[in-house]
Amino acid sequence: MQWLQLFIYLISLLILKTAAQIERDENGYIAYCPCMGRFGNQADHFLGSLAFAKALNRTLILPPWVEYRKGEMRSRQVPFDTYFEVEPLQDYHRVILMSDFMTQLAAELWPTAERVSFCYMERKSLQQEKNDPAAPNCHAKDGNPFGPFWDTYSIDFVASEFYGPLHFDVHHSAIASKWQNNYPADKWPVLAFTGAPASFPVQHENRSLQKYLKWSRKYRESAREFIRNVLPRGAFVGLHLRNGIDWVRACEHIKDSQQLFASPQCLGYKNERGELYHELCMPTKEAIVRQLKRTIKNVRQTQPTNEVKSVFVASDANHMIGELSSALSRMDISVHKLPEDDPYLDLAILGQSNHFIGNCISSYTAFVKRERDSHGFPSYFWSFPREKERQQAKAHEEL
Ligand code: GFB
Repeated sequence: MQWLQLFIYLISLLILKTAAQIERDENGYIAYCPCMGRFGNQADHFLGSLAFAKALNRTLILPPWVEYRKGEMRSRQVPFDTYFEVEPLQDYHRVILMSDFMTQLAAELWPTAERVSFCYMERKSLQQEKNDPAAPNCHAKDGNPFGPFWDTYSIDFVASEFYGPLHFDVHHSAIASKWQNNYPADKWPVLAFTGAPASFPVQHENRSLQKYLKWSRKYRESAREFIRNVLPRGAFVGLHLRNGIDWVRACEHIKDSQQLFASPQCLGYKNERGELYHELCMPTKEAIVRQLKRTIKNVRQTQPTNEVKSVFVASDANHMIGELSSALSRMDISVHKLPEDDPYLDLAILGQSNHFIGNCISSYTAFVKRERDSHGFPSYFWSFPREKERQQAKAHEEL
C-alpha cells in the first residue's frame, strides 16, 4: 500500500513539473533594460515596448522595475509583478517574467556564449580604455543602472549589434517586417536592448495599452483599505503635487522647449492645444488652492448627490497639507496623505479618486491619467487651460 502511495505521489510530482514548464516561443523574445528615468518614464517605455513586441510577434520579457534609493550606488531591481499582474497583459500579447525566462528557458534558448546586446549605434564607455575604435561596442553594462540591471540575472554580453537605422515606430511604417527580416527568430531568438525599444513620452497610439496594466492584489487591497479606513465616506479628489528640487530645475527648461516630458498629454502631440508655459509645470500655491476650490464647487453643482468629503494629496516633496486644510476648512473637507512615502500606493489611490488634478508635464501624473481614462474617470491638470484663457472663455460664454 505504501509503495502504491509513493508511486502516485511521484507520478503527480512529475505531472505538476511538466505542467509548470514553460513552452518555448519559436517566434523569439524581446528583452530590454528600463534604464531611463524613474517609474513614470519606465511605464511610458513599457507601453511602447509592449506594442513593439506585439508588432514583431515576439514574446516580451517583462523586466523588473529599476529603482533608486538615496545613498545607494546601485539601482535596485524590483520584480515586475510586485506592482502589476502578469495575466491581464496576456490578453494583449505574450509576456513572460524575466526571472522565469532566465531560470526556465535561457540556458537552452539563449546560452551564455550567444548573448548579444542591441543598441542603435556604438555607445562609448565612460572608461576610455574600454573604447576600441576597431571594435565598437554597446557597453550595455556600463554604469548605473545598466550594470546592476543585467547583473540581477547574471547576464553578460559577448558581442554588440547596431540596429540603426531601424526604429520602433511600428504604427506609421512597415518597420516591424524589416526587424523580422534583419533579425529572424531562428538566428536571433532574443533581441536584448540596452534601453527600451520605445519612445518617451509614450506614443499616442500606445496610451490605451495602459488598460492591460492592472495593479497587483497587494496594491489594489492597500489602496482600497486606505480609502475605506482613512478617508471619510463620500467622494474624494486626488491631487498630484510635483514640486521637489529636481522638478524646480526641470521646469527651467520650459522656456526653451515646445514640449517637456509628458506635456503632450494636455498640449497635444503637435501642440494643437497650446504652447508650454511655466505655471503648467510649477503652479503657484495660490493657483493650486483656487483651482481645487473651483473643482470642488463645480462637483457640488453638477453632482450634488456625490459630495466631495476629502482630498488625498500625493507628492514627491511638499504636500501642502496645512495650506490646503485651512483653505478647505469652511467647506468641511479634510486633507490626507499617506503616513509613509510610497510612490506606488500613491498612484494606486490617485487612480481610484472620484476626481483627479495632476501635473501635465509629469510622466508620474501621466500614468494616473491613462489609468483613469481606461475607466472613464475624470482628470484635470494644474493651470490648464491657463487661468487667463479660462476667464476669457467664461466671459465669452456668458456673453
Ligand atoms: O516617475 P517619474 O519619471 O515622473 O519620476 P516625472 C518622478 C519620481 O518622483 C517618481 C517620485 O517615480 C517617484 O519616485 N514622485 C513623484 C512621487 N511624484 C510623487 C508622488 O506624488 N508621490 C510619491 N511618493 N513619489 C521627471 C522625469 O519625473 O522628472 C524626468 O520624467 C526627469 O526624467 C524629471 O527626471 C526631473 O515625469 O514627474
